[in-house]
Amino acid sequence: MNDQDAAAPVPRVSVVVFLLKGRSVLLGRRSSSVGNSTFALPGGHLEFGESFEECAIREVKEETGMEIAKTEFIKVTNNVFLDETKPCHYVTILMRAEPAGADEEPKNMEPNKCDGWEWYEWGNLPKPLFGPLDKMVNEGFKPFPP
Ligand code: IPR
Ligand code: MG
Repeated sequence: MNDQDAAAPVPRVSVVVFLLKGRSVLLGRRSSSVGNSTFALPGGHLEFGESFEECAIREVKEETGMEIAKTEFIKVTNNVFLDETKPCHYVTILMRAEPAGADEEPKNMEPNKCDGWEWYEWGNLPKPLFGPLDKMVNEGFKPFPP
């Protein structure tokens, strides 16, 4: 491998979580170079050695302070962001989960990255949604268990 290969951009892996409360989902408006000002799911980068479930639990805790339960894999998507300030490529693992207890409520633990977390009814989602999420919604995707 030469120096140029070492510097070449590579796809990264992210895990995001449909945190569900009845027919509502938790979303926060991003403050980020990717998808800035769009409403997105909690989640982030998979760390070395982590399972998808471990990453989902850690990211939700870091970003919202919440404990989650019934964490399960839904699907995987391939997202290329060439038009962003920082072009990037993510293979994104979509999980679903629910709050671990009735008293779990989101707090904005990373105000530098998110404007705040709110529950939104699936039939009345805010706009603009983060691009990959918007695409899935428009294609009729639903995150709820059968
Ligand atoms: P972090 O790890 O900062 O929570 O990452 P993120 O929320 O920016 O997610 C990265 C993957 C996105 C851009 C698909
Ligand atoms: Mg994140």
